[in-house]
Amino acid sequence: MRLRGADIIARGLARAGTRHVFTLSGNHVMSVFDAALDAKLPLLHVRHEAAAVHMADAWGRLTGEVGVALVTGGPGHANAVSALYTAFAAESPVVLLSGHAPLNELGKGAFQEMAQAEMAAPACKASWTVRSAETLGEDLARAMRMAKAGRPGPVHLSLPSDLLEAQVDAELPAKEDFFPEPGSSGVNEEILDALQKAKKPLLIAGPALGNARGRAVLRQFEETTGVPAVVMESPRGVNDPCLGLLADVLAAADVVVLAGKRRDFTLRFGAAFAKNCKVIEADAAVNHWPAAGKTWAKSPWLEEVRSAIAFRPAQWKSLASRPEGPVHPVEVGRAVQKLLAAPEAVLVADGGEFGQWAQATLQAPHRIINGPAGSIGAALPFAAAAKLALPGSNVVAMLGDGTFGFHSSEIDTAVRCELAYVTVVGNDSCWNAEYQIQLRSYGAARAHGLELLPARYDRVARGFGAHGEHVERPGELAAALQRAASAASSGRPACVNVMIERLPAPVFRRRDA
Ligand SMILES: Cc1ncc(C[n+]2csc(CCOP(=O)(O)OP(=O)(O)O)c2C)c(N)n1
Ligand SMILES: [Mg+2]
Repeated sequence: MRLRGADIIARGLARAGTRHVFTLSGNHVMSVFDAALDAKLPLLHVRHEAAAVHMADAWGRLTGEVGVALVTGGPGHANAVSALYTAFAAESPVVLLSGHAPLNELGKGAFQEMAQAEMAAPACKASWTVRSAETLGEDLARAMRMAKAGRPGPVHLSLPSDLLEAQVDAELPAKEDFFPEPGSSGVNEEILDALQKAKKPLLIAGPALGNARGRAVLRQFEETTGVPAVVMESPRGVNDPCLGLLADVLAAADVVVLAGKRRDFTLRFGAAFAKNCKVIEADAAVNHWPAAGKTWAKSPWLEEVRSAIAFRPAQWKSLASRPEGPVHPVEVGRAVQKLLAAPEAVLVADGGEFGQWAQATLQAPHRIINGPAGSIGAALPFAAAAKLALPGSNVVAMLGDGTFGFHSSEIDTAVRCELAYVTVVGNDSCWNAEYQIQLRSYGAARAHGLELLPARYDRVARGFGAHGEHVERPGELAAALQRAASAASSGRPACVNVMIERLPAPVFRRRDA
């Protein structure tokens, strides 16, 4: 078949079942924009290349399908790379397709020429430049397969513009070529045996099991075996306040299985466990483990761990901010929880101390956080992609005021595409997470460089055509959130700017209980 390179890419993506391509235009990829028309490949265009990758990342996490981002070469690619880091740490299946200077001009100082594959490589499972138009389809299928196979993660392909514009004789890969073979069974008798013999066993899962499907698998595993299974996906590790008193039970465990969870800084490289604890590192294929068959005998340990994780200070229930404000983050959480009560609701939490407060105070069937990368800024693209993946669900993004600035122009994308989420900005006019470090490490007299304006982010949102609410006093919160939720339910994204108290996020230990 005679095909243009760009048509191979667009038709290949369509054949792989790609439902959206998250993109920002540029000279090198306009042929793919053109080819997308005939391939009926929907393009969703954003305001910054990193946002395209963040959307692909959230899409991958929520749907399990590969999230596809398409950007232009040189600076467009460089902008996109920062977001690969988050997807890589979160083990999210993403393919980044970047336009690239034409092969026949390389080394001559071509427009936006750059060693793109090399630049993306440290944040990818694999990263390469396509070398001939004839293999474009094969390269694309391989990238899509690799993103999902084994431990998922981002894969990058650079697409030289002369290859995209060339006419060649080529066949599109078959549909099944875009998908990996199903993984082999993860059953490991030795691991099951160690868990069964343990008095206080724990299974700690990595971020690839943090989505709703992974959590359902882990719940099933707990039911069959009585072994508590916990997902750890936060850069705060055992200090993640949404895991309550996990640090204490972790220190008491005698056998710990790390299922796709790295023994990294979040577990203090292993120092989070007791000295004589047996630690087994395994892959994330827990889905096969409950096949252990019969239900195991239960011990009170499972309930002990569950209640440790559920621990929150009793005084949070009645905690009240001063009537004149600012609002305590716990009170924000209590009010926002009502928006997340709906089935399939999605909580997006990002950025700084406020993001930690949100994670500690809020529960939702789906949760997307910035993950082990600890990189702030992705919340608005994440929320937009969540609304696209689960259109009927309530999506709430909680983020700090500093974090809001990274991708605030994505409110344009949300309004334009009717991706009606509610975002709640915890506005303490400060990069508070770092301010807290200064207070602890250097003292109040040496705190500097972290002030922000008490800006009206609700008005920023209104400027893009979204609904905006501003809250200074706790008494205004419930009604403002209600109005925001009704704007969202009629298709208009909403931004609630809440002036909050500048507090450090909580860290729980048994002595506090
Ligand atoms: C990309 C990136 N840049 C910088 C940081 C360091 N950092 C972590 S939290 C934070 C402050 C965030 O401020 P804000 O969003 O206002 O939340 P707050 O801590 O004030 O609640 C900063 C600068 C980071 N984690 N990621
Ligand atoms: Mg702040």
